[in-house]
Amino acid sequence: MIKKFLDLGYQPLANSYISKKKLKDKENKFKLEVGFNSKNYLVSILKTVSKEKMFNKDYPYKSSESNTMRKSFKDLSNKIKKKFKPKFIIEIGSNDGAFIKNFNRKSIVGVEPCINLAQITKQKKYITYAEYWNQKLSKKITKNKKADLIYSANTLSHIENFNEIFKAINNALSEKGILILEDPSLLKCLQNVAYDQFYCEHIYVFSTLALREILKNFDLEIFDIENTKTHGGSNRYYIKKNTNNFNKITDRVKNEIKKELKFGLDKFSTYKKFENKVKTSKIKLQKIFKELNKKKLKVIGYGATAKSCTVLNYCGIGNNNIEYFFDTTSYKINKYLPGSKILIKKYKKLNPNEVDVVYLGAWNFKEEIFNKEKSFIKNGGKFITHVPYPKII
Ligand code: DWN
Repeated sequence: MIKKFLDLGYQPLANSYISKKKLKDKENKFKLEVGFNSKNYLVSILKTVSKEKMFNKDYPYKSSESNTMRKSFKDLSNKIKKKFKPKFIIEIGSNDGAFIKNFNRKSIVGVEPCINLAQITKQKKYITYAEYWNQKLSKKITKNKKADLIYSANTLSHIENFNEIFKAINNALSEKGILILEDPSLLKCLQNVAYDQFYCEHIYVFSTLALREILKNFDLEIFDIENTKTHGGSNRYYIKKNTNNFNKITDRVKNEIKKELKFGLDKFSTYKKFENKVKTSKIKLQKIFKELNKKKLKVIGYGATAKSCTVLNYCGIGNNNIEYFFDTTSYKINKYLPGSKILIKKYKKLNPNEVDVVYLGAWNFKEEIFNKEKSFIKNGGKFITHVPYPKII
């Protein structure tokens, strides 16, 4: 039923940055292959890694690290308050609190299994359950009152067991309650040839078509949808229980499905075309690095993302091609990117006298980064991006 369309080779765990002490240790690698399920249109990686190996006490990614994400969560919070006036909200995957901090402490709880992140919101006095979301936890949280809103951004794509998640959501949500899910869009991923959306943590990249099919199994349905710019193009799905006739299904849902069908997200052949584009992208990116290195230009990376792990390891780009990466996340600094073993340094404003070309690992924040590095660009500094195709800009 699931047919493979893409082989991204053996990959290390994308967020397991290596300390200097462990640089010579053998890394755990797994085969990263992606497949399409023609029955429910779901695109998923074929081999998964246990959640405990990925989401534990050392999770490096913090949502609050960029202005773009802080603003996106703030804008959505304002919208939710105005439109739905929720009295009790649950956030699944609350990370470092970029969303929940916009709400009154009494009206929201966070669920975050990465203990280091849960600690951050606990310290800010937000009730946070440092546990994986499941039916047992859902019952515990909603023992006295059901949630009228459940929000989860960039989390559903990380959880393998839909049965457990959605049963837990169904239990926690009041009859008229709203579920808002936000995840990278498969349509955008294919249009951008952003194959780096696939790595160990991203078990799924959803289309509306696939999510609609999955939700049917749990008597849930999408009643509205927004395309957002975050993470290279995401969809924000507004979902309700089937029995709730209060929220009418908007034309935006129909239009999104139409768009996806027009692109061919229901056909295996579309994914095979994508595979060819990924192969071409790899060759072009390798060529760019080869030429830059031949010219002895100083090349560094910007944003040591989980996504970079897929690109660097798939394309065989290493510390002979990129001298080091800049990143603002304190946890990543002085560590090395998994697989490619490129050093990550503390971010410093780009200086064209020190650096010639910068590989944009965090291409999804291009606007924010280009704004920050205006003077580098004005003075002749260049960037490499692989999205939508490898080029120097
Ligand atoms: O789903 C996931 C997303 C939401 O976050 C996770 N599985 C893991 C993570 O993926 P990622 O690492 O690809 O996410 P980002 O948001 O693209 O990471 C951006 C990185 O770039 C961070 O390490 C922060 C850094 N950064 C920087 O150094 N300077 C970001 C900006 C905007 C900057 O100006």
